[in-house]
Parts: sequence; C-alpha cells; structure tokens
Amino acid sequence: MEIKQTTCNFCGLACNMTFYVEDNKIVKVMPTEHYPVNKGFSCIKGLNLDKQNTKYKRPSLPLLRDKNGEMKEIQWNEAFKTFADKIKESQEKYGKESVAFISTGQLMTEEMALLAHIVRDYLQSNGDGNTRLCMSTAVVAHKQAFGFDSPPYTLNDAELSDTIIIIGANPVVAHPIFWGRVKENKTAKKIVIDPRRTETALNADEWLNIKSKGDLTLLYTLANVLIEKDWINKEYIDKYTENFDEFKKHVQKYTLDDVEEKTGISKLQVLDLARTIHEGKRVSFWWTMGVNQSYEGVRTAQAIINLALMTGNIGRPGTGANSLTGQCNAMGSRAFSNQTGLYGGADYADMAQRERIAKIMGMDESMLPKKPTIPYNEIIEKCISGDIKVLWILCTNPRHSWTNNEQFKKAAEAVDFLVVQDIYDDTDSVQICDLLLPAVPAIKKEGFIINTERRMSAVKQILKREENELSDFEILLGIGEALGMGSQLDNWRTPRQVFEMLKQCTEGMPCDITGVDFEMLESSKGIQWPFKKGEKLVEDERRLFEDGKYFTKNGKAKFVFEDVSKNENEPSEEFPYVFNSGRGTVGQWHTQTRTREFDVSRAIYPKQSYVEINTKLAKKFDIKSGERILITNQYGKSSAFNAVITDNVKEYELYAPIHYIETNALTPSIYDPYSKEPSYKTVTVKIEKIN
Ligand SMILES: Nc1nc2c(c(=O)[nH]1)N[C@H]1C(S)=C(S)[C@@H](COP(=O)(O)OP(=O)(O)OC[C@H]3O[C@@H](n4cnc5c(=O)[nH]c(N)nc54)[C@H](O)[C@@H]3O)O[C@H]1N2
Ligand SMILES: Nc1nc2c(c(=O)[nH]1)N[C@H]1C(S)=C(S)[C@@H](COP(=O)(O)OP(=O)(O)OC[C@H]3O[C@@H](n4cnc5c(=O)[nH]c(N)nc54)[C@H](O)[C@@H]3O)O[C@H]1N2
Ligand code: SF4
Ligand SMILES: [Mo]
Repeated sequence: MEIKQTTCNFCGLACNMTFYVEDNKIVKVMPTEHYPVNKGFSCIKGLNLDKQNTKYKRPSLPLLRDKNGEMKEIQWNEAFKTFADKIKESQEKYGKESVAFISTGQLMTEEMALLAHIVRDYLQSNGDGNTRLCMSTAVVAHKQAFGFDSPPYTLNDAELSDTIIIIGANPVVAHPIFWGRVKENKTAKKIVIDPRRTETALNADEWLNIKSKGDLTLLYTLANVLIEKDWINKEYIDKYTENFDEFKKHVQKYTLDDVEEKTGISKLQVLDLARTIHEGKRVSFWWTMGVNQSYEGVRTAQAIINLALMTGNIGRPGTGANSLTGQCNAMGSRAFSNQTGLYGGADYADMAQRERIAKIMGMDESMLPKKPTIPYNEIIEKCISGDIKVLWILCTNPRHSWTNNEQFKKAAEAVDFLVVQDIYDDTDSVQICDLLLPAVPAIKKEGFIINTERRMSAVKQILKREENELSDFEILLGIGEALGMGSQLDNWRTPRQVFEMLKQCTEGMPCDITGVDFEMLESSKGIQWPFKKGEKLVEDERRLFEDGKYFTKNGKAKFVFEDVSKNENEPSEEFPYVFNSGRGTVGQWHTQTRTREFDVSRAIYPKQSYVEINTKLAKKFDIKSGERILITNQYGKSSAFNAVITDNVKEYELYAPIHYIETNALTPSIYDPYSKEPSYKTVTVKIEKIN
C-alpha cells in the first residue's frame, strides 16, 4: 500500500489529507495529523476528496459541437488544432484582444502560470480569474495599505487572540477548520458582524446585527470613538504608518449620533465594541465576502486594516487585519497568474523587473504584457458587444456563478467560439459551449497551491491517469504547441520546470520563495512565503510585519479612506427587501458540480433553490414553509425559490445560497470601482407568493 499526502483543493485553508492507495484504488482518506493547518481534522469535503469523477464521469476525449448542435467526440490533437485555428483566425481578423480567458483560483499554480504565458505573453491578450469575484477587493486593499498583496497572519493567530472580530464571514460553514481553531481558543471573546444570525453568530459571544452595507459607516465611527477616547497606539502610528492625521480628520464626521440609523448598531453597542478593542491585548479582525463583495469593498477592507494599525494590532501574535481566501489556490492565482502583475507580483511598468523576469523566462521583454488584464466584467461585456470572439473558460462555471448570470449566457451566445475546460461534461457552462476540453481532477495530477496564510503545499498525484486522460497542464501544452509556440514552451514542459522558474521570479519580492525546493513542500508541513535562499525554517507558523516594516516605498503602512458612497440598493417603497446570498452548508461547494458526488452531503441539502425568509414577512405574505416565492429585483429580473422560514434573517432581508443557479439571476451588475469585484451581497427586491 502506498501512503500519499496531498492538499485539499476546495477551500482556501488547503488542509492536507493522507491517502492510502492500493492497485490504483483509494482505500482510505485521513486528515494529515502533523499538518499545521488542520492538525488531523478536516471537513466533509476533504474527507470526500476522492469522490471526483466517480458518480459523474467525464469523457476522456474532447467534445466538439457539430453543425446540428450535437456534441461529438474528437481526438485531442484535433481539438487542439481546432481551438488554435479559431484563435489565430480571430486574432488575424479582429485583432489580438478578440480572444480571452476566464480562469480560476482552483487550478495548480504552474497551470495558472502556463495559461497566462500562452494568452497574456504569447497571444498578447486578456484573461481574468474568478478570484475577481472573491479576493480582488482584499488584493487592492492590501496593495494600497501594505504596498503588496500580503495577508499578514498565520492561522495560529486565531488561537493566540484574546478578541476575535469576524466581519462578513461565516467560517462555521465556509472555513470550518479555521472555526475549529477559533473554538480551541476558549478564552477569547468572539464577536460576529453580519446582517444575518449565521451559524457562526449563533456560536459566538456576541452578534452585531448590522444593516446590509452599514460596515463602512460602522468602522469609521468606531475609529472616531477610539481616537476621541484616546484608545489608540500613538507610538505604533508614528513609527510605522502614514496618513493618520488625515484619517483622523476624515472620521470626525462619523459620529455616534446617527450610527444606529445608518448601521442598525446602537450607540451603546459601538461604544462597547470600542472598549472591547481597547481592552484587548491581542485583537484580531477576520473578514471575507460580506466585506469583499461590495460596491465599496476596498475601502471597507481598508477601514478594517486602519483599525488594526491605529490600535497596534498587527504584526504581533494573536492580532491582524486578516482576509481569509475563498478557493484553495486564490493566493497562487494572485501572485503567479500574470493577470494584474508580473509573475511574483511585480508591476508591469517596472522596466528593471520586466527585464529580470523576461530573462528568467528566456524571452524578450517586449513579449511580457504591458498592462493588467481587462477585468472579468469587461471581458463579459466585450463578448456581448462583439469585440471578443473566442472565450476560453477554465475550472469555473460562470453561467451559474457570475453576477446577473444571464449576462454570461448572452456572452456565450454572442461569441463565435466558447471553449470550456472542466472535469465534468454537464455543468451549466459546458452545456452551452462549442468545445469541451475534459481535464482530470486534482487527485490525478500534481502541482503546488498557496493557502490563505501564504502557505505553499504540494498537490500529489494519487491515482494514475488512464488512456487519453489529460491534466490541465497537458491540455495547455497541447494548445500552446498547436498555436505554434515552439521554443517558447521550452521552459514550460513540466510543472516542476515551471515551479523552478516561478521561484526565481520571486527573488527580492515580498513573496520571495527562492529558498523553497519542491521536495520541501511534499509530505511536509508546507512553507509560508516568504522563504528566501539561505533562510532556515525555525517556526512552522510565521506572520508578516513583526518588525513594523511594510512593503511600501517608505516602509510605512498607509491609512486609506474615502467617504461612504451611495448604495444603489437601499430598500424603497417598490423594492422594500434586501436579497443577500452566500454559502449554504459545509457540504455544498459553489455550483455543486463536485459536491453532488458526496452521498452524505447530497442527502442533507435541499434539491431545489430556496430562500430564507423571516417569520413575520412570511406571515405577511401568507407564505408557509416550502411554498414557492417569486422574487423580482429592481432591475426587473425574477427567480423562484422555496421558502425556508426563520428568524435568523431580518424582517426585510432574504438570504439565498449560491449553490443554485436561480440566485445569480438576481444579483446586480455593480462593482467596486477599484477592485471590480461584483457587489453580490446586496440587491433590492420585491416578493410575491406563487400560488
Ligand atoms: N462549504 C463551503 N465552503 C466554502 C465555499 C463554498 O462554496 N462552500 N466557498 C469558498 C469560497 S470561494 C469563499 S470566497 C468563501 C466565502 O466565505 P464567506 O465569505 O464566509 O461566506 P459567504 O456565505 O459568502 O458570506 C459571508 C457572510 O457575509 C454576510 N454579509 C452579506 N452582506 C453583508 C454586509 O453588508 N456586511 C457584513 N458584515 N456581512 C455581510 C452574509 O450574510 C454571510 O453570512 O468560502 C469558501 N468556503
Ligand atoms: N450570489 C453570489 N454569487 C457568487 C458568490 C456569492 O457569494 N454570492 N461568490 C463568488 C465566489 S467568492 C466564487 S469563488 C465563485 C465560484 O464560482 P465558480 O468558480 O463558477 O464555482 P465552482 O463550482 O467552484 O466552479 C469550478 C468549476 O471547475 C470544475 N473543476 C473542478 N476541478 C477542476 C480541475 O482540476 N480542472 C478543471 N479544468 N476544472 C475543474 C468544476 O467542475 C466546476 O465546473 O462564485 C461567486 N458567485
Ligand atoms: S476546511 Fe477547506 S481545505 Fe479543509 S478539508 Fe474542508 S474544504 Fe478542504
Ligand atoms: Mo470565492
């Protein structure tokens, strides 16, 4: 029997799992005992990691839509040639930028890098990731405040805190192993800020029932109170930050007088929270999508960072302004996908870096992209307007997950050629594509991924690939070759070769990993970046900024702020309710293509789309549990759901899990102006009972 340690490729914690394999069959899966993230525990998804392509198979060979609209099996070489010809033809006829991709935070880092080499470098075009739907807000917030996209914490900080403040996050459902570690910390006060009484709020010491999108006002008011009471760390502010005086002036207008009206949180609660922060010795703030997915997400994330900076709660054990990542390799995509920065995170405009990286890649500097990609929403808009003709979707399911998702359908219909690369042949996006490139799931391939606390770990091939089964990496190589990249693929032949190259690209960058050999990531405790050449690994869990030095030019963290902006989705007479959405249960993953394979979780979640509605509101409309509700948003889009009656949502709010395609029929085409992340969490609606 072989024993192999690998990384769970569901959520951003990236727990490690140990597989026992006999004759190419998995006989046992166990959470890895010694791994610092999950320490011998895992959630139901990790335990079912072997259930990929078991009940729902994928064809080994590609499927191409024929003239009659039927999907027909073709050989791999034919698929590569067909796709490459379409790309070349489109670029010749309509220009370089008529081809684009949308990828993911769930591929291996080496695959993300190769994809970007093909499209961003060689084809000189655009491609964005679904990390735009998820982490881009935190990325921009980090870059502007810290000088680099650098989550400062280690997960151990949750255990070392005496005050844990969770904002717009529901880790009991979304990051269960992290929540397990929070719970291990028996003495810390745990406070949750969420418009719903979530599973996490139910288990915390305190729940602040905030109005949807009241966060920025609340956080600025809190800052103002802390300043007025002199509950700030002046020494830290003076030594390690800049722009505080301007910030202090800015928050003066956020007073306790109207805080309750604007945020739903009373004066007294705000004062209490300020006191709790002041009295805490080790305060940590944790946030996810309730903050990121907003029309003012970047400023909200920065308002959290500002609180940590002004109270000196960063760079010490148990502290931090800590953004949790969503997908297993969101961090890999942020640093190595060549979408918004060069490999390793350097700026496109920095000539010295361009030359350094081009040399490592063995190519001419002029081949590197000159500017960040156009963002996801523009890619979709340009498909609809006819500017993009060939769209390539990898490891994501936008027909379901994109905001206002019928726009994706429109985009798919508008383009000449839609290619989807997935491990299933029946996802909502695959059903409307022209070419399906079937890839093997992660248990049949290898690479590395980077988790929420910057920890790199190895994904190991657990099962052998059968005839005609290709990994994403091999598919990418096939396409690159069919495009005629030739010697431009010489440095990209194997994931290991790519790892070595990416590693060199990070030299001198904040995410410097020149000291990491791939072997150090295998059957190990993983390694957090940075880890420079010559460094010795003394501790398994390391945080950033312990010396108070940030990655900005002058080494200081920056207070960034702006006035609260107008919410286009304030309840009105005609659309009096707010429609919120997010994760449903631990056993459901996004668009459910993978988790539908788990018998255990399938048995416990509802099959049909449902919405949580408050008892009083249900009564008002004479809606009983299980009855159908038609929800219509202020943009005229409608969707039907089964009613789940609960007091965990406010009287004027509704909550729908994202795991059903109906939910994103209602979400708005509104984005944060800096991160371009969709404002998924808030749209005003009206409801009616379906009789
Ligand atoms: N089981 C499971 N786990 C997952 C995933 C999954 O699909 N299933 N997906 C993974 C991914 S990619 C991600 S990004 C993470 C997401 O992890 P989370 O962000 O924790 O999950 P969500 O349920 O999307 O949203 C969190 C909370 O934000 C709240 N919220 C909405 N609007 C506001 C607001 O205005 N203010 C505040 N303060 N809160 C608000 C919602 O009510 C919700 O409870 O989960 C990861 N883990
Ligand atoms: N309303 C609302 N919508 C949301 C959100 C929300 O909170 N509210 N959250 C957003 C967020 S944070 C996220 S991250 C997105 C997630 O949205 P998606 O990325 O669309 O969701 P997934 O179901 O994870 O899609 C991954 C796809 O890749 C396939 N796949 C799995 N493994 C592999 C592989 O190894 N190779 C290949 N080629 N394919 C593979 C799966 O079968 C699946 O079709 O949803 C976003 N949508
Ligand atoms: S908590 Fe996340 S990484 Fe850990 S087993 Fe569950 S899904 Fe996988
Ligand atoms: Mo996400």
